[in-house]
Amino acid sequence: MTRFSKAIVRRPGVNFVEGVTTAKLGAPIFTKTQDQHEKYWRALEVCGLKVVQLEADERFPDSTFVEDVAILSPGGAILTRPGAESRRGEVAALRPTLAGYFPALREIAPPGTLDGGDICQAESHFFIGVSKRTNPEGAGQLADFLRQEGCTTDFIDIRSSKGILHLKSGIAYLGDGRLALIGELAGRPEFARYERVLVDDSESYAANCVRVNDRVILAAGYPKFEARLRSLEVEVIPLDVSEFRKMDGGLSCLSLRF
Ligand code: CIR
Repeated sequence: MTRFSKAIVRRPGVNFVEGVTTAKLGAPIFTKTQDQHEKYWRALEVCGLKVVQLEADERFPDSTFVEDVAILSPGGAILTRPGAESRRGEVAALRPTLAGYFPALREIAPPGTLDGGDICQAESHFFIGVSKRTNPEGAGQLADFLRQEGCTTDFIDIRSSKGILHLKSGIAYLGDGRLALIGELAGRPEFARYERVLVDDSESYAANCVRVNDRVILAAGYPKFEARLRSLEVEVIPLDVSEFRKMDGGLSCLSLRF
């Protein structure tokens, strides 16, 4: 299992509520958002990571979802070109920080678009979601970069999946050859060689969990999935991420781990 020693997070801005969302769960409460964000990065510290905290960037209300802006691969870092136009400027804002850690930055070029939330890494294999945000050109460019590093890829087209914004809204690599999957994705042949941990339809949001070293951080409030992970002897850290969910976000998208 890939082990991480660092993470980059960006604090939510006061205008977080102005980001893009399709969720009809009401407006996030800013103080609660800040509190949940702090608990999140502290959980990363518990998992052994040194956390680099970037200041809020109010030019981009969605910029706390830092995972969408870069892919960190065995060979370095690839800046994305987010599918939502309102998020494109987040790339330039993150570039100097990433360049400090990954001098040879590559990037997705037009007409490609790609959001990090569509990329699920399982060791040296990458599932690349083709979605409303990641187009086939962007997916193809990323696959070419990854192949040059000796990684393998599969494209997973989720454009007809109604309930999920990104591939990782419905899938997570748990380590040890295991994938958490929502029912709609579980039957796809690309996942057949993994041990599949099915997320009940009533708890589908919980699929966006994140393995960090020896633990899995998951959304609190999904007892069936949490119990299933515990039954597999996975050490879990449940966190309330209700305010991020209101903006279509989840646990994985709040950090870049490397
Ligand atoms: C967006 O629509 O782009 C943000 N409001 C949410 C992005 C969540 N990112 C992710 O799941 N990887």
